[in-house]
Amino acid sequence: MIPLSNATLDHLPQDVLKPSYSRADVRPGIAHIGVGNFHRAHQAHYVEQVLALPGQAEWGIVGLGIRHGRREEERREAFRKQDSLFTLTEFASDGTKAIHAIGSIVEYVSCLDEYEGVIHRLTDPAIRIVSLTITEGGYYVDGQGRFQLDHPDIAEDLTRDVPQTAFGIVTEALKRRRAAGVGPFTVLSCDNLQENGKVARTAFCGFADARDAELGAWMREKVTFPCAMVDRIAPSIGAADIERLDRESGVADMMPVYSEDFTQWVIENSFCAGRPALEKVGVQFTSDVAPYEQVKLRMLNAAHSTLAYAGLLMGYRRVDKAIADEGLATLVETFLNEDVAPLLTPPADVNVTDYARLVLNRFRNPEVGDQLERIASGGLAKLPVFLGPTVKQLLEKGRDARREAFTLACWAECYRDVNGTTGDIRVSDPQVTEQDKAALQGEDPQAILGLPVFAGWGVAENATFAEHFASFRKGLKKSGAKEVLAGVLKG
Ligand code: CS2
Repeated sequence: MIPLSNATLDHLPQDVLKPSYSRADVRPGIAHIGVGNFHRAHQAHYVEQVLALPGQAEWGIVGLGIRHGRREEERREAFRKQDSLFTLTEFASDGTKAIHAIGSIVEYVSCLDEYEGVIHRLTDPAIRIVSLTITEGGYYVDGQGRFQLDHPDIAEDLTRDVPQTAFGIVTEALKRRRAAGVGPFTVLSCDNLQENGKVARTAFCGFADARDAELGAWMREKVTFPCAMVDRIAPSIGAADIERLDRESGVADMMPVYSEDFTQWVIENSFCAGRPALEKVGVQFTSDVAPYEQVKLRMLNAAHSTLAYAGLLMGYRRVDKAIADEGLATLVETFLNEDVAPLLTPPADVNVTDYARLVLNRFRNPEVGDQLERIASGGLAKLPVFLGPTVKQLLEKGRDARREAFTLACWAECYRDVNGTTGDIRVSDPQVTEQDKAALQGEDPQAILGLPVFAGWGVAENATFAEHFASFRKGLKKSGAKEVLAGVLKG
């Protein structure tokens, strides 16, 4: 197997698609925080295609690592050794695949070297977009849309001379740019949140206000925060995946990623300092992303959650295996077509029936084999975005929300041992509090429905929903998910 670096690019196996542009000519114009699998399978792949177009060499990516830990150490080492190159394998449902050696990330700056270096990199006038994948729960914006200034992570960062959170790093860089007369950059959220640009604005400007009111006002005026809908299934990567991907590519890559062949990115066209010609490589630009986000979050992501919690309890671990279960497939299909679809206001070019069919087909892709535990993790940040609006609307309209009560019961059951290391089901959630744990381990269903995660859903107050939830929770313990599901589907 051939190791991956600039020097070996020309010698990689023939079927590995290589950068068709000169990497030496590329300069970073985008800085990305959160260079995980999703970013590398999605945005980095779009930018790879842009760099192949004439006149786009100023839009390379510099990856920024802002978290300490073993993962960051490994990533820094892989980026160093491989000249920031990595492979992406795209698997189509029919078994065909495309392997790319991606060169669009041209530099990597890690906080392990020092946070000052990360901030300094962002003061470079050539950086005109700072994009982010910091997870749904990473914005510190509460259910009422307020930035949580009193959260310990944020409060501590506000006292630091050299900040360490995304908010501190970006606002410090903007402060320096402003003082030096360098213009602002666009802050582009790529996380699965409804109106993610607005959430990002609340968070970053909220942090800036607390440090320096003038800076906050300047940011509100000058910095743009476009909303964006991002979509591509990119599973977690373990040691066995690295081995398999490398065997298949013939490249000894320390950090390969893989994904489905489907990809979508819809962005609000609001960039204060220019942008790459992404429209030429399939990215949709529009003035209103909200309807696209709504369809994606409430259909694809919510279907994922629905499948994951019930699927895990039924003994499945992979998405393609779970969706092959007749009961689970019916649950997801009915949930999408009968519960969610009638509540949506989709964009003119989206047919929700076709969308639902596509979601199911994407889940069936056997080569992707996405992990239910990945999807089930982080539920406290995901459920209010993916499922909350649907449940709230169903209850307001007096409609049947049995399937959603079942999913919440399955969630609660999977989360009995959340963040545990011994259980059968390994789900993690950084946001779980002692209050959450106590309710999840207890036997009072009302205590669970009254948790902060469900604030505003109306679930605790709705007698029918609460009854369903209580009876499903009991049933899951007594007779198991398969049997309870059969009852849910019968109606
Ligand atoms: C998943 C997403 O984490 C989840 O809950 O639903 O990561 C999903 O795979 C992506 O949003 C697909 O675009």
